[in-house]
Amino acid sequence: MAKLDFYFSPGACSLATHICLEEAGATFTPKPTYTRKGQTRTPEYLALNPKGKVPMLVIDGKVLTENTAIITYLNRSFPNAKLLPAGDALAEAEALAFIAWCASGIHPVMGRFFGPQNFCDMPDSADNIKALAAKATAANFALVEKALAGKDWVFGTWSAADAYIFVFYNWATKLGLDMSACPNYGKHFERMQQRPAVQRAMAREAEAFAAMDKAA
Ligand SMILES: N[C@@H](CCC(=O)N[C@@H](CS)C(=O)NCC(=O)O)C(=O)O
Repeated sequence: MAKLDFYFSPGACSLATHICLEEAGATFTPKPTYTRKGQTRTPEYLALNPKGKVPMLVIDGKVLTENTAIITYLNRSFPNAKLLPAGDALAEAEALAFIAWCASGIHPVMGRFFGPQNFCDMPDSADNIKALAAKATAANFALVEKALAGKDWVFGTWSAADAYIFVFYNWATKLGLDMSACPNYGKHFERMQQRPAVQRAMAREAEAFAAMDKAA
């Protein structure tokens, strides 16, 4: 079995990969790397991942980045975990399409809440940026809400798509967004927290968060 080093920042989008590692039952070394402390921007980290982002999975010394790619790798390496729907090329591609949309559609819009100054540096523009981000996020969440209608999980049975949308609901609660239009999504968030793999990932992230102040 390959040696896995998992670089993550507590609460960041790396939580999607973190949950998948736990769901897969993978043995890995957690490497907390705090975005808030600029630890993804150090020369050492950039030498591994010039994008300066988490998640990063180092597999027998080889660097893999991007949630979508890491999840695809984990799905192939731990087939029993069924991180993506198995045995049907189209079903697998549909799940990957959903996950790619999480990474390219939902995540960048929500990123505007956390760093409005990265999108526009005109004075007093932050509130407008956040208001537009709230509107676009609500439109994205309406699609997630529809995807969950009458189902426990996005693709019927649990998949990595569920791990990814869990990250965004978690952010929405931290940001205090109004989620009243998304009851299915709210129940999904509760259902996710009952999964032992999610509990293990969340506990490790809470532990890493608590240790953040002590980290260099
Ligand atoms: N498309 C990437 C997004 C990665 C990303 O934006 N990660 C953020 C945390 S949510 C990060 O590492 N930010 C640190 C920085 O930009 O310095 C993926 O899905 O893996």
